Amino acid sequence: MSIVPAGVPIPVEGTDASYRFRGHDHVRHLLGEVHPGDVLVHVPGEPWCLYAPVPGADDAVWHGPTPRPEERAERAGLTLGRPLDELAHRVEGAPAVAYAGARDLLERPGAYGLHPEIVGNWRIDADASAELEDRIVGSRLVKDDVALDAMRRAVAASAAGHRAARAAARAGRTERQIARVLEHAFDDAGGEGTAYPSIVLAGRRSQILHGGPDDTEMQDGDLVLIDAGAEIDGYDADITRTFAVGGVASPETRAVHDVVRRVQAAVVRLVAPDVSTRMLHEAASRGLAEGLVELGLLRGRVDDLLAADAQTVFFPHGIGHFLGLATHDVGGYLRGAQRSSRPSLKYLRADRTLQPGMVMTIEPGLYFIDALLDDPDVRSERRAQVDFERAEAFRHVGGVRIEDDVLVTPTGHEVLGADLERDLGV
Ligand SMILES: [Mn+2]
Repeated sequence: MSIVPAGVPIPVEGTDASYRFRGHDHVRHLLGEVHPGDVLVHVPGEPWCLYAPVPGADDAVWHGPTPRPEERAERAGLTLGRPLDELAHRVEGAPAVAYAGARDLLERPGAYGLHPEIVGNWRIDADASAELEDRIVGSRLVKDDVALDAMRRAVAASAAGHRAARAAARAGRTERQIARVLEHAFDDAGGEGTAYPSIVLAGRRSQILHGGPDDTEMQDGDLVLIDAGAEIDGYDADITRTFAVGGVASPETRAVHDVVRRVQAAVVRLVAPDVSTRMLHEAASRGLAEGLVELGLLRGRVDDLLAADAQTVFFPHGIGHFLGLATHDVGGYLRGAQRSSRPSLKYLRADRTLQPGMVMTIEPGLYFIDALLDDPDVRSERRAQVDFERAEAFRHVGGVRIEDDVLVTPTGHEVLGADLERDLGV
C-alpha cells in the first residue's frame, strides 16, 4: 500500500491561528491541487484514492463552501474519493507501507483522525518508499504540457512585474515600495502571489544573496537587484535582474554587470540534453574568474585560481537549481549522491545530467560581500589570489545577478520569458 499525505496546518504557538498552509508538492503534483488533510492512498490493483476531510456546516460559514472528497477526486481524474474518517479503516493492519509526502501523519496521526496505534503498527518498507519517492520526483522533474503551460504563464506574469518595478525605481523610492509595485503587477498579469519572498535590494545591499526589502531609499547610480517570481497553479517562476537607478552607473558597476551578463548568456547557450549541471557551474566559474582577472580583482592563471576556488570570494553560490512546484525543486541530487563540501560546489543545488522537459535556472552573479571581504581568514587564505586593495574600489557596486528559467528541449533549450531585458539601463 502506498500512502502520500499532504500535511495539516501548523498551529502558531500561543494563538488560535495557524501558519499559512502549504500542502506537500507531491500531492499537488498527483492531484493538481492540495488541501489540508488530503491523503492519497494506492492499493495494488485499485486506482489511487483521495481521502479528504469532509467540511462541516460551520466550516462553510467561516471559510465558504468546500467540495466533497468525491467531487475533488472526480476533478482530479481519480475514480475514488472518500471522507478522511474512513482512512483508519482502510489503512489499519496494512502489511507494508510505501510512504512519501508529508511526514506529519507519522508524527501526529491524530491530526488525520488516526489512532497512534494504527500508524505504530505499520511496517514502512524503505525500498518501496524510495521507489515511490523516485517515481514521483522523476515525474515532477520532467514537465508535462500542463506544468509547462503554468510555468510559462508564471514567467510571463513575473516579467510584467520586473518591467513595472524597473519603471518605478527612482531616487527616493524605497525597496519596499518597489517590491509592492512588482508584486501588484504579478497579480495584474494573472499571478497568484509570489513563488518565494521577493528580493529587492538597492545600492550596496544588493550584495545580500537572500535579503528582503526594507526602507532603504534608492539613489541615482545605485544598483537595484530584483530576484522575484510569481506563482501560478502552484508552479514557480524565478527571475533576477540587476539595473542602475537614474540611468547612471560607475565604471566599476558597468564592468561587473558586463561580465555577469556575458557569462549568463554563455552558460544559457550550453544548456542541452545530456549536459551535466556541474559542467554548467564550472563554465560559469571559469567565465567569472576570467572576468575577475580582467577587472584586476583576481591575480594569477585562471586554471590555478579555479583549482583553489578563488572565484568563490565573489561568486559564493551555485549556477542554479531545478524549478517547478518548488522554487528549489526536487531531484537536484540523485538518491545517495553526496554534496561536495568544496567551497565552489557546496551550494550547487543540482548535480546531475539534464534531460528534455527539465527546467533549470541559470543565475551567475558577482558580489562584493562585506562578510567575506572583511573576514580575516578569507583575507589571509586568499591574499595571493585576491587583490583586496583593488576590491575596495568595487565595494559600492554591491552585487549583480542575472537569472533566467531555461527549459531543456530535445534539441537544446528555450529561455522562458526570453524578451525581458537584461541590461543595466544606462
Ligand atoms: Mn533562483
